[in-house]
Amino acid sequence: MIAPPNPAHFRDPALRPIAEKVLGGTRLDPADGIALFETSDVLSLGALAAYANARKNGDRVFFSANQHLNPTNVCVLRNTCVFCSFARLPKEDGAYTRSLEEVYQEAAHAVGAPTTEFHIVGGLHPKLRLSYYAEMFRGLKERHPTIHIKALTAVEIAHLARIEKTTVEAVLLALRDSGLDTMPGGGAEVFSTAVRATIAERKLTGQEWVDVHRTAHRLGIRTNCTMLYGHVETAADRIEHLTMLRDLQDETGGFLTYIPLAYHPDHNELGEEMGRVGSATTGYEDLKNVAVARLYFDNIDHIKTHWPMVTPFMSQVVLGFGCDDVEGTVVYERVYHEAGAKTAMHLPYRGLVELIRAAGKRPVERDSFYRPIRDAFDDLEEPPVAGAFAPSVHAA
Ligand code: V47
Repeated sequence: MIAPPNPAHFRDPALRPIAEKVLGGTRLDPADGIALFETSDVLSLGALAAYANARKNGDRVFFSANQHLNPTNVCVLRNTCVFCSFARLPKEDGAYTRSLEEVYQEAAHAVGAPTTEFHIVGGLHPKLRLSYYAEMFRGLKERHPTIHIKALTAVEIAHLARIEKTTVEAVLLALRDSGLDTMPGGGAEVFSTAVRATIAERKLTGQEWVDVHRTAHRLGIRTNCTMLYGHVETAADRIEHLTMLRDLQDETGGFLTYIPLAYHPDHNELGEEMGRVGSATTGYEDLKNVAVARLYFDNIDHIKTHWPMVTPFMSQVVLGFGCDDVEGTVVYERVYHEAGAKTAMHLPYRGLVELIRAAGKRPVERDSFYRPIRDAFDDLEEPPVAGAFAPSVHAA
C-alpha cells in the first residue's frame, strides 16, 4: 500500500481541502470535480488519484486478451455525429457490411494468446436487424464456447428497438438469450444537451443512454461507461456527465469500468471546424481525465486506459495517475485509426505485460468480470517484443 500524500505539500492550495475529503473517505461534490479539472497541478492530482486507486486495487493492473470486431461502418447518423470518422453512408466510398461468415473468419484470427472476449460495435445500419446480431452471437458462441461477448452500445440497442418497433428491454432479452454477456460503454460522448446539439445532434440523449444501461443492469447485463473528452465540452459538462454515471452506479452497481475516451480530430467535420486536424488531446488532458475519474467515482472499481487513443506510452504513464486497467490486445482497431490515431492496431500479450511491469505495477490478465486469469508470466512463450509500442507501427 502506498503512503497517503501530504496535502500541505500540494502546489495548488485549491486541492488541499479536496485531498482531505479523499483521505477521509468523503465523496467529492461537483464543485470539487470542477476544481480538479481546472488545476494545473497534475502531480498532486495524480498522487491523490494514485492513492485512491491503490486503496481499491493495490498495485495490480488488469488487462485482457480481447479482440475488437466491427461488423459494419454504415450508420444513419453519419452526417450528424460530426466527431466520428468511422461512419459511412450505405453507398459512400469505404462503406462495408460484413456477412456473418466474414465476422466468423475475422473472429478466428486471434493473435498470440487465445482471445477471451469479443468487443463488437459498429454503425447504426438501417437494414441490419436484430436477427443478424442474435445469429452472430449464437454462431460465435458455437465456434468459441468459452468466449465472452461484450457487444453493442446503448445507441445500437436503442436503434434496434426502433427498427424492430419494440422495447429496449425486448432487444436486450433477445440478445442475452443469444449470447450477449456485457455491453461496452460507447455512445455516451458528453451528456450535456448543448454539447450533444453541437457534436451529435440526432443521437440518443444523455438520459436515454442512462436509461438503456439502467435496463441492462436490471436484466443482469453489466456494462461499461465512457466519456468522449477534448472537443467543445467544459469542465462543468464533464462533471455533469460523471455525476450522472455515478448516480446510476449508486442505483444499480452495474458498471464494471469507466473509460475516458480522447477525441481524435482527423477526418471528421468537427476536427476541421475547430481547426484541430492533426492535433489530438494533450498529455495534460489525458492525465487529468484519468485522475479526476478515479477520484470522483468512489463507486466504480476500475478506470481503463484505451491505449489505441492515447498511445501505449501515455497508457503506461496513467498507471501512476489512478488507472488500474489497460485495454487489451485489441487485434484490429478501426474507430480511432479512421480518426487519425497513429498507434499500433494490436498490442502483443507480452507487450502488455512488459508495459505494466515497467510502470512498477503487477500485471494481471483478467476475464471480463475482472476475475484474475493469470498473474505469473515468467514462462511466456511469445518472443520479446521489439518496437511494439512505436507509434508508427500502423498496419493497414
Ligand atoms: O462512442 C468515435 C468514440 C466510441 C471518435 O467499453 C471517437 O470497454 C475519438 O466506446 N475520436 C466507441 N473517439 C468506443 C468505445 C470503447 C472503446 C474501448 C473500450 C470500450 C469498452 C468502449 O468511440 C464512441 C465515441 O465516443 N469515437 N469517434 C473520434 N473521432
